[in-house]
This record gives sequence, structure tokens and C-alpha cells, in this order.
Amino acid sequence: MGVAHDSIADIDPFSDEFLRDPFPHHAAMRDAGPIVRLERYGIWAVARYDEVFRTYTDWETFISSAGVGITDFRTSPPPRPPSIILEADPPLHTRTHKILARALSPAALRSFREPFAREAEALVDRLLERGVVDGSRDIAQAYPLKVFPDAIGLPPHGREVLPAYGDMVFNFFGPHNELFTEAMAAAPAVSPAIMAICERAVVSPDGLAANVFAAHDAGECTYAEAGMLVRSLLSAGLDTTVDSIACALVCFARNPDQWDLVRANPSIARAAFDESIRLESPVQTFFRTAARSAMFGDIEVRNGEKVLMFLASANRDPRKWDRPDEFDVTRKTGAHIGFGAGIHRCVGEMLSKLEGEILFTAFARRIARIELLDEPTLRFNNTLRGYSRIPLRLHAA
Ligand code: OVV
Repeated sequence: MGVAHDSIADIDPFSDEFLRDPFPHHAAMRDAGPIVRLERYGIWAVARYDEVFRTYTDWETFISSAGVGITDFRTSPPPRPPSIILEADPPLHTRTHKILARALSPAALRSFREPFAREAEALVDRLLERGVVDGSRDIAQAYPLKVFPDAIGLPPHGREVLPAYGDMVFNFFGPHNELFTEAMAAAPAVSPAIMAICERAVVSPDGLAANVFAAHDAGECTYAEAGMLVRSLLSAGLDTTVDSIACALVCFARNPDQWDLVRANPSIARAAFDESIRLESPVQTFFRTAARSAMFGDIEVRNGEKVLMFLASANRDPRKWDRPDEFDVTRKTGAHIGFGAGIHRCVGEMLSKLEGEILFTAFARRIARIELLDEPTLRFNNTLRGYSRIPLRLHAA
């Protein structure tokens, strides 16, 4: 499984060659030590489960306020105002996280079960009528692009910029390569359009955005901060879920025995969705910046240095997982790091899982087989793993 590298130091985790099949490269980095130096970018990288977990949870040493991409905000200012939750440390992070955690609480999400299920049933009707579909466009994009902006309470107009915005945000965390440049070309058109739909006047009074603006009414943040937090929902919540659903479809198609288990017991649809997130890690990486010296074995990371965390590699570390490369819908996935860990663990996790659960429960009841008609096409991104095309034939149950 391992690939030979003349030198681990030469690895470029943002190259097409790496992104096409990152997993053997992850194994090589894990085997090389608890932390490795990637000379091309002058950064450190952690690829083992324990070290990714440590870097995530020791937020006082490994800070987010200098950016969670390769760029250090302290020396090179970001192209968009920093996120006040993702790119923030306590005490600011503590305050903003509380606001979004409440806006997205299980109680707040409960009311979405019914509309999400209705959309899932209607989608399955349309899919089965056609039989042959593109799982990327017709399922992975179509479903979240409808239910997520509805849940936020976005107006119907303006939503079309959301995919290009996500592409921009997640490519931005990487180096200034072609992926970065191409995605950023959309910024002048997309960024103002995004800001325009983060205004209280345009969102519905009963969506998740309204919950965030209610925190402003309660004196917990300024109006501008509430708008910034709505922007965070739009940045973080759509592409990630699109790619999660795409990855799950590919897992189910490649492992029909596992899909049969879900069909036999649709109540495991949510767990199966989570296992596909462990295996594929739609969010592959994030960076931290050392705010003080830290030791990994006998290697010192110095104040100011960037550390790249390979979530995807932690999720397949054989030091942590039994049969790590196998898709097993009965696996206990609770410890996976696909949603992060510690104070920066995904605040929208429950919303994402609700979308996956409801969509794949509807699939499990009505679709006997998810057949891959041809190799799916990966969509390269500096942070995300997803697919631009998944040719499928869906067989009715
Ligand atoms: C987790 C995440 C990803 C991308 C953007 C943001 C958060 C944000 O807060 O803007």
C-alpha cells in the first residue's frame, strides 16, 4: 500500500498527483514519524491520529487566529475578512461558537426533519423515473442545494453563487497554485453577492440565519458579527455536505454488500453516512499556527510555524483503526476526526448528519442498488475531496 518517496520532504499535498490518490501518501507520512517536514512549503505536517488529535485539541499552542490555511495572517493579510469562528481563538471563539451552537442546536434542527424528508422523497421519485443519473449533480449537489439554503432561510435569488463561493473558500486554505487562482477569479462577483444574502432584511424569520440574528437582539454580538456568522454557515455548510454525500454514494456503489446492510436496516443510514465520512474525509486538511514552541518526539516546532493536519490520514491510521481502508457500515465511528476535534469541532455536524441520515434513509427504503456505470471523476480542491461526476444507475427496490 505504501508508496516509495525519495524524500517525504518533497511531497506536495496540493498537487493533482497527490489529490488523485492521497491515501498511499498519507501512509508514507505516518510511517515517517510523528511529524514530518514538507520542504516545498516550509511547513510541518502531522498525519497520525494521535498527533492530529493533539494538534486539534491543544488550541493554546496551535492557534487558528493566524489562519487555518497555509497563509499566515500575521504576515500576509487574507483576501476576505477573517471568519470570527473558524479563524479565531478564545475568547472571541468562545462567544461566537456559543451563538452558532445554539442557532444549530438539536432543538433548532428538529423542525427540519419533515421538510428534509419531503424533499428526499421527491428527489427519489425524480431519480427513479430516470434511472441513470449523475450522482454528483443530481444527488450530492441537488439535495443540499435545496434543503440547506431553505433551512438557513435564504431568499430564492442569490443562491446560485453558493457553490462557487465554497470552492473559493476551501481552495483559499491552500497555496497559491492553479486551484487557488482559478477559484479566486470568481471572488469579485461572488463575495458581494454572498454579503448581500447575509442581511437580516433578506432572510426568512424562521430559519437558522434568524436564530443568529436573534443573538444580536439578545446583546450577544453586534449586527455585523451576526452577518459574519451567517456568512460562516454559507462558507462551511454546503460544499462539505455536498462532498460528504458524493463520497457516501461512491462508497455505497463500490460496496454493494454494505448497501444491502443499510437496506436491511435503514436505521443505520446515519451511521453508514458517518463511516463514509471517516473513510473518505471530505475535509482532508486544515492548518494551525504554533503560538509557542512544541515538541513532537525530538522534533521542535517553533513559534510562528505552520502545521498541516491530515484529518483524512488520521481517519485511516492503522495505529487507531482496525481494517482502516475498509468501508464497514457497522463500525464504531465515534472517534473519527472528519468533523475535527476539540473547540473547533464542526458546529454544523448535526445538521450535516441530519441531511445524510434523511437522504440515505429514503434511498434505503426505495433503492435496491446504486450501480456505478463508469469511474467517478474527482473534483480537485486544496481542502476538500469530492466528485464532479458520478455516473450511476439506480435500481428501484
Ligand atoms: C469550517 C469552516 C470552513 C470554511 C469557512 C468557515 C468555516 C467560516 O467560518 O467562514
